[in-house]
Amino acid sequence: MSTSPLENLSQEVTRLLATIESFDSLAALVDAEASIIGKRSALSSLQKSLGSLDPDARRDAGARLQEARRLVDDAFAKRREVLSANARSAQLEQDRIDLGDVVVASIRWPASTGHASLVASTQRELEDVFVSMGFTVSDGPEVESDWYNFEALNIPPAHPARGMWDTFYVELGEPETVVLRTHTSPTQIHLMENAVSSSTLPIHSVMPGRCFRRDTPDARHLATFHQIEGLVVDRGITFADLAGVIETFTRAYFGPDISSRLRPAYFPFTEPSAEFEITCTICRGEGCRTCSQTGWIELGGCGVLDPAVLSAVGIDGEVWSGFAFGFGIDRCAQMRHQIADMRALTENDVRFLEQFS
Ligand code: FA5
Repeated sequence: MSTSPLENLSQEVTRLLATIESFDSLAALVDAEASIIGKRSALSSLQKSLGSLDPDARRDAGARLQEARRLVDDAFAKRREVLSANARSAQLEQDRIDLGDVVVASIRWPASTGHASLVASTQRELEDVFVSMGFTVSDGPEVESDWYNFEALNIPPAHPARGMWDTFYVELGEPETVVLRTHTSPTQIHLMENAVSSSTLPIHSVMPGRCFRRDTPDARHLATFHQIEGLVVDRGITFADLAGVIETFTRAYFGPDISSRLRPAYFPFTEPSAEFEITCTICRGEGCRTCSQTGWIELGGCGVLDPAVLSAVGIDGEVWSGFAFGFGIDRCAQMRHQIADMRALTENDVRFLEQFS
């Protein structure tokens, strides 16, 4: 008895469907297309074998084979669709671009992204010099009461020395009782008060900060400028200690080639007092417009603390003594970098600023 060529058709269909499902790469599925649904496929071979059947059996077998082909073709098409979609997603994932990166990469950043101003970096350098000499760094308010800015510094109202500082008054409280500090010296008073109340004498500290005066800006003056105050309160302090600190500072900050001198001066809160000057670095002492033809530039004032100031804050002048100094930070920057006119520090000319990056 002859067997039908389609005897194992359903097993063959099951095997083909499983084979199709087993592909997980589109390329491999496409490669196998001819052997699954093409001319070299098992179903095509069966098609050819139907020729030996009688017409009725052939028609019947042809219909079954067609149905089998439809199932396999559909499964193949579906699998191809799934694998194509997977391949597309994989490609998209690979081509994915982080727009954040694109924006950052396409912005042309300026060659220089800014830096501390010359005054700020000078302040830091000065702090470093004094810290290396054993000083701490302290801070104080820019708006002061008349008492801290003047009275506690031995400058009572109507004292002629008030004329040394052309003052900006703040409209607050009684007239002329609140000021924009004209110097950093009031911070000395805060520091001494704190040390007395917390019993932390001695003091070795510098106090940098912004000051304000109704000065007309010129080659050596600004209306808003910076000072660095120094204060030492300890046992047995004399003018010689002050002179030693100033000499050490000058060598450390300006180098050994710059000459400095102390000239007798008057400040109501120190006695004796002095003005600290260095050779003008612009003309090297020859005389120029910046130093008003004197060959010297004043960097600050200094002196031994007046006992009246110590007693105003409750420090026993029989036990403790001290000295103070106040240097112009802008002046130090000007001399260190040979800037003929101090107003350049505030004009924000990029060609000037870029020299100090
Ligand atoms: C004082 O301000 C005193 N408080 C200094 C002092 C402190 C004396 C402690 C004794 C003890 P004077 O007014 O001279 O002093 O200012 C000190 C320095 O600040 C000047 O030498 C200068 O370098 C700087 N300075 C003063 N006014 C200006 C200004 N308008 N612009 C820029 N720098 C200035």
